[in-house]
Amino acid sequence: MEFILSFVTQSLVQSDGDFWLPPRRSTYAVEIDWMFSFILYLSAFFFALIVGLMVWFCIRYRAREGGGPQPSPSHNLKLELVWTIIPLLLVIAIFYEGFRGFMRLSVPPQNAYNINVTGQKWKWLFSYPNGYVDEALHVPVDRPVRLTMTSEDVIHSLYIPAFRLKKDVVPGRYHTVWFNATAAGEYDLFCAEFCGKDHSNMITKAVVHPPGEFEKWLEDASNFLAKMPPHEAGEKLYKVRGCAQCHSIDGKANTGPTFKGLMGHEVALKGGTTIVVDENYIRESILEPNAKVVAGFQPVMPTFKGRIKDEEITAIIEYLKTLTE
Ligand code: HEC
Ligand SMILES: [Cu+2]
Repeated sequence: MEFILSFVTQSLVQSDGDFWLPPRRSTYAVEIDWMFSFILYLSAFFFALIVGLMVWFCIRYRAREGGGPQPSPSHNLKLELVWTIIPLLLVIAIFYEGFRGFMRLSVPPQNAYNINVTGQKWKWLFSYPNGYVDEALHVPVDRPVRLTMTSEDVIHSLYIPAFRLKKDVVPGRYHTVWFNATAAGEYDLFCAEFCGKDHSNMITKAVVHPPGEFEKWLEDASNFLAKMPPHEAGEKLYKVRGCAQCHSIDGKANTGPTFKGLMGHEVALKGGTTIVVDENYIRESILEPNAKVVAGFQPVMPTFKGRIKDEEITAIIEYLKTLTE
């Protein structure tokens, strides 16, 4: 059994997808597809058998002209044993394979590469071992990867169809999953748990890098402050540092004021004074959010003191300037 399965696994690991299923790009995808198809065709078979017999019996034993009530037969032990034992064996087999598969998916290999995942309304953040955070999932090919996942707010669910991977992401606890991608490329990554208004925006990519390229990508991406124009780096920081959760860029107030048109704008502060927004005010707002609180808002912004570098603040300021033009 083990041998046959591993043979099938080896020869069918990859597929480019067909009418029923998306491409197959992880080592365990074939087992999942096999189990899925088995249950699907088994259900189709029994559906046809049961409905077919029902229709046939309806016609064959219909009420006829002159026919009166018939004595009903008692029961048929042989028939009852057959229709009890066969389905029982089938569901035991499904449970057995399903449980083994579940255990295989739940226990990551020891040497798996760990990536931390945060789900939040409404995006994914992937945090790599060196501290770099990205909005897409990047992984090396042919290497087990473990995702340690949690949520900042409501229940989300990480779903990568090509890897046959789906797992809920729940606030206040960690869920882990793992996979081993079998081919370089870009695959869709969704949220599969309806989590609110912009649920459908929680879509990004799982990028599988060819051998040796992942490390290069990570080093390059981690250096984005040095490599990108400051306003672009600032936009990235706005997204990955959580500012976007409280500050919109479309003019609508959220937990915090919008960033649209903020630079150079006159802001009313709690206590009745006003201030014209410049670089120093923004810097202060990030490092000492409670020094000057905007009128009409709660002082709930966390301080970024000690958690953000000067170059990062500069980049954010450059980005905010672009929102005023
Ligand atoms: C938990 C929500 C939250 C997060 C996260 C957050 N802020 Fe704020 N922010 C607020 C609130 C609320 C205010 C208004 C009250 C105040 O001034 O403290 C504010 C005020 C500001 C202001 C002043 C705005 C104005 O209209 O005068 C700036 C600038 C600012 N935040 C920048 C940032 C940056 C940059 C980040 C990310 C590095 C960030 N904030 C992250 C909630 C947040
Ligand atoms: Cu979601």
